[in-house]
Amino acid sequence: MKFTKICVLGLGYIGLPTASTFATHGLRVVGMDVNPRVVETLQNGGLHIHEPGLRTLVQAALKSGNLSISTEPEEAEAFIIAVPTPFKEGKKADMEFVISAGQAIVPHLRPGNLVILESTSPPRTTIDVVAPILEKSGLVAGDDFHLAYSPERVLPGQILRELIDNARVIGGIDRASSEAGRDLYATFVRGEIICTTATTAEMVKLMENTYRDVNIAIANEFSRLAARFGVDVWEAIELANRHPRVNILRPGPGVGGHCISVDPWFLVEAAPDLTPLIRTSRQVNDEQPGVVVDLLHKALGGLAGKRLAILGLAYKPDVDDLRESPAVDIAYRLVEMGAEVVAYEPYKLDAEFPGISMAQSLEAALGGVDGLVLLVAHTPLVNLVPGDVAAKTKARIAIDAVNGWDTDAWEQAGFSITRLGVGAVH
Ligand code: SAJ
Repeated sequence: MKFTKICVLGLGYIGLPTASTFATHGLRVVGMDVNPRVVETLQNGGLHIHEPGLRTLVQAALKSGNLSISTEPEEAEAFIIAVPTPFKEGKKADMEFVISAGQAIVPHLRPGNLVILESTSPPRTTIDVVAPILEKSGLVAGDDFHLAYSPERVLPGQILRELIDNARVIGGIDRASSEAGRDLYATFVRGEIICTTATTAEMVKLMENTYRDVNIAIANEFSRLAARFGVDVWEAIELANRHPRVNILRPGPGVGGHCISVDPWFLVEAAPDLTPLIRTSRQVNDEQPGVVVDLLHKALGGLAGKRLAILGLAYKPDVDDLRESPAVDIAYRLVEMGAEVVAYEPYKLDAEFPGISMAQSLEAALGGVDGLVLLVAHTPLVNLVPGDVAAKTKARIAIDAVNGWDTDAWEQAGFSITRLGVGAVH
């Protein structure tokens, strides 16, 4: 199938890069978002999200004349739904945005069109939720129009490269739908494009993120065991990973972001009787901020009345995304326990959180504190020179929750270092 014009619904972290990449590869693209502020920002040459290289890409797409931004969808040969699927109370998937995107397509759907859902969704969403909505047009999925699920798999921070280079799974409700999807993404995807069924593709996406979550949970559990048994978990993991079939991930302050901490719940909700491991892993990772707070409590001999510098607030290293960040969770818990918290997030100095003061520089964060804690392995924080830090603060207690600092070097500079997952040798 050949495409000349498509419509992308949802201009967030996935929709905007996708729409822009199609546009710079020669397709006419209508990018639509229900949020008028997003549309206005983009129409005025601004950007409402941060991702390396995205500004240049969007500008090129707009300049080419191929990308237009609107609050309404338009007739097109293909529609891509890339709206968020957050969860609502009770860890249940909130499908409201997918449903309204489907409804918005209905008046514009024509025979021969292709509709693709990219949003992470519970198993069977394409068949049981999206198809019936689109069929309100009077057209029949499979007979009159193509319908497929194709998960986005890009890593925040590397979206533009991974969008093009990663393998792409296309799950059609029938073979013709898969093939139409393959033809569309072949416009720019250099990775392999693999066709399967819609429900398989939905499962693939959920399995990928759940697999990662379960593996991080076991790393976190290992760190707790190591602390109890007088072992350095980081050394133990490094040694275990020399085994040719073992690859243990990194313990840390918890699992944040909009994907890995959410998606496993979609499987738990869809089949609670079949998912004890997935549920427990989620709980283990959600408890991890509490483990870090306990560590701080111990290292500082109590928290009430203590002033602490938190280094890093983002949900993972070298991004400026603070959504669902375990570091922010930890900051709030510390405040609740009576500590005074000064946070330094080098990638987002202007962040605002009630009760937490945001330092505009490292110096400002370190002045007058009783201790400092590294919560995110941002490159500039990992590369801090202990002697320079010592000159900026009177604090000599440092806690490293991500194994970012060299203990010997920090000790030589006069710090007493406590690392997550490292037990006292006895
Ligand atoms: N984390 C650890 N230990 C590790 C690895 C990660 O504690 O060893 C933590 C991070 O600090 C972070 C969280 O897990 O808080 C998630 O970070 P991440 O880098 O693992 O993943 P995301 O959420 O940025 O992106 C994931 C990716 N999925 C997989 O790697 C399987 C990405 O490819 C997906 O497209 C994305 O979710 C998504 O949108 O679903």
